[in-house]
Parts: sequence; C-alpha cells; structure tokens
Amino acid sequence: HLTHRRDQFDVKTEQNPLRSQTLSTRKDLYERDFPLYRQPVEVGSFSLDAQRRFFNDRRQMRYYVEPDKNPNFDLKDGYRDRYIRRDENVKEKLDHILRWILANKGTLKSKETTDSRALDYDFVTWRGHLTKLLTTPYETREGWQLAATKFNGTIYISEVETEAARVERENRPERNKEMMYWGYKFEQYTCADNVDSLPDPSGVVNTNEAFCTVVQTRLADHKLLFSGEVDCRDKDPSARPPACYVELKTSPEICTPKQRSNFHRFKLLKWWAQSFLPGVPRIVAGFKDHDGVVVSTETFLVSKVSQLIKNEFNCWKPTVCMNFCSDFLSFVKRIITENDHSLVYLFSWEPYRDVTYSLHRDSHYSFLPRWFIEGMSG
Ligand code: 0WD
Ligand code: CA
Repeated sequence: HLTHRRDQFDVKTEQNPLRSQTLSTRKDLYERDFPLYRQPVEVGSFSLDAQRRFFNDRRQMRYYVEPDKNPNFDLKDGYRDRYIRRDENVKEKLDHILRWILANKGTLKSKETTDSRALDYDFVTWRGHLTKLLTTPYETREGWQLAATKFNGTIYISEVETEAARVERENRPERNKEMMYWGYKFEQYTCADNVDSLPDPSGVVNTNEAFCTVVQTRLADHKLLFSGEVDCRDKDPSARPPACYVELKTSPEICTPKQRSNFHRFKLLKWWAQSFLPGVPRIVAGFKDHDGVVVSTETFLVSKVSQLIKNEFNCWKPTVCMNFCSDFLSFVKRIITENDHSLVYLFSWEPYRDVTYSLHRDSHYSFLPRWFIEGMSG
C-alpha cells in the first residue's frame, strides 16, 4: 500500500521549508516568538465507565482532596486484588471523540460555511497526541507515527503504535507493570467521587474509568478541537473548567541537585506540555520513595513552570515546543491535498531524524469508522 515516500535527504526540496516533503525537528529552527495560542475553552466533556462505555456527561468527574502535610500513601496496596486494568490490546483510536462529536453535532456544525456537514475545525485529535508533538524537538528515545485523514475539510489525527512501542509493551517487566498502577492508586488517595465525600483507598482501581474534557482553541492559524483525560477538579464551585482542573502525577523523591535538575529538564517538560494544552492550571505531584510510598506532595502552577526551569543549563523552551507543533500542523495541511476518509497520510518520526510521510489508500490505517462517516453525512 506504500504508494509514495520521499527520501528525507531530498536535496532539491530540503532548502525551502515551504516546499519540503520532510520536516526538520531541530530545536534551533523553532526558537522564535511564542505563537498565538488562544485560551482553551471547554466545549463539552464525556465519561467512560467501569466497562469503558461512553456517556455524553460528567458522571466520572472526581473532586480533589488536599492530602496531609506528611502523607503516607502506600501505592502498592491493592495491586494484586483490587485492580481492574483496561485492555491495551483494544485500539480505540479517536472513537470516543467521534462519538462525542456525533452526539453534539447539532451545536458544533458551523453556520458560516455553506457545507452543512462541515465542522469549523482544522484538526480533531487527542490531547496526548499534541503532547507528543510539543515534546518532539527534545525527545531522544521514542519515535511516533500519526495517521492523518481529511474528511469534510477537517483533518483527523490518530496515533499508530510503533513497532518498538508494541515490543516494549508486550515485554514490559513485572516491576514496570506495578509502577503503572502506582499513578492510578495515587489518584484514589486524593480524589473523591462527590463534592462532599472523601477519597476511598479501600476501593477498586479500575483504569477503564475516565473523565475527558473537550476543548477548542487556536494555535497560530490552526483551529483545534481535542479531548484530554482530566484527573479531578477543585471543589470550589466558582472555579470554571478548564481552570478548575487538577492534574495528578507521581515522581521519585528528589534527594540530590542532579535529581532536581533532571526532574526540571525531562519530567517537567512532559508535565507542562500535557497541562498547558487544555489550559489545566495546576499539577499536584506526589513524591514517592523506593517502596512506592508517597511521602510528600507539591503543587506546580503550569504558568510558573517556565520560570522554574530558567536556571537549568541547556533546558527546554516552551516556544520551541509550540512553534514546532504549529509548523507540523502547517506541514500536514500542505501535504494533505485529498479530502477522502479512506486515504491516510502516515507521518513518521524517529529521534535524530526528520518527519517523513507515506500514503495509504483503503488500508488497515484507515481509522474513521463507517458509523461516524454516515452519522456526519445525515
Ligand atoms: O489510541 C491511542 N494511541 C491512545 C488513546 C493514546 C493515548 C490515549 N488514548 C485515549 C484513551 O481513550 C484515554 O482515555 O486517550 C484517553 C486519554 O487521552 P489523553 O488525555 O489525550 O492522553 P494523555 O494525555 O497521554 O494521558 C492522560 C491520562 C494519563 O495520565 P498520566 O498522568 O499518566 O499522563 O490518560 C491515561 C493516563 O491516566 N492514559 C490512557 N488511558 C487509556 N488509554 C492512555 C491510553 N492509551 N494513555 C494515557
Ligand atoms: Ca495524571
């Protein structure tokens, strides 16, 4: 099915970035003024229940409960007997977002265009895919593949698991599997199901459950609609989404200057990118010891992260992240010429390489389901 692929070192086109068939990820090319990024606005939300069923409502929303000054959260508790894990072999692609779009198409479809089927967005995707784009200029380990397809004038972007990622997932050591549970267990210690209740650490951790916000925003001249999973919200009812949301994280305790520096240079980059995109203002970190016990927590304001990292040598820059993402989206717009949901443009990137792409017609890469195509045409 591979019908088109240009060599990334195509000398004839390489000089002119507006014509090139590849996209460089070199940091220095993206060090310019911060691009326009409009305040993200929540346009809806949805929930996935314990059986991973979709609901066009906020039933899975949880409320943040500030932990003690000296917490003692055993993250290992319940791993063997109170853990229901989402099946990672099921590839959901954009399905939940598409369901949300169909359920809300009456209020979403643009009044401005003559085409009554069209959405007023250039791109629809998961927040997590955009996070990967933001961090690409600094990523040295994991590549990615993003499948893109244009339907009714909107480009849908859905990640494809790389071969390397699949091999790693299928050979994950037992210790890593347990550590993946720790993050969810921390959520259970700090989140309540109701505004007036308390967390219940004796319950079951079920990673099928999720609450997702759907936001719209604009990056340079790209109108975006994306969804991201939100851990919980502030109890104060006067705080409005997405400003009320709180992102929960765990990280190893910081004991040395070297560990602090690495935390700033690598972990805060991923945390910042993920929360900045949907306008989530606050990250609460639980610092855990070697035994998986959270012994302290700290709040990071997303708006203050760039100041926090300024003194690190050779550190990441938010403007590089955002400019790269913006240029990637421009690149995608330029490459995708056909409006055809059965045609996938597969964008691929490996560390230290340029972004390349290939075309796939009627292949297993096609990801917009028939129920969505038909539902949108009606
Ligand atoms: O098809 C895919 N390749 C993916 C699908 C990759 C990533 C996510 N998803 C889907 C899932 O349906 C999930 O419910 O996206 C939803 C979350 O979307 P997102 O917010 O855009 O993803 P991301 O920002 O990467 O992760 C947010 C949280 C994670 O929290 P931490 O604190 O670890 O970053 O969503 C969870 C996880 O708790 N999460 C996932 N949940 C289900 N499936 C997945 C996943 N593949 N990845 C992260
Ligand atoms: Ca989290």
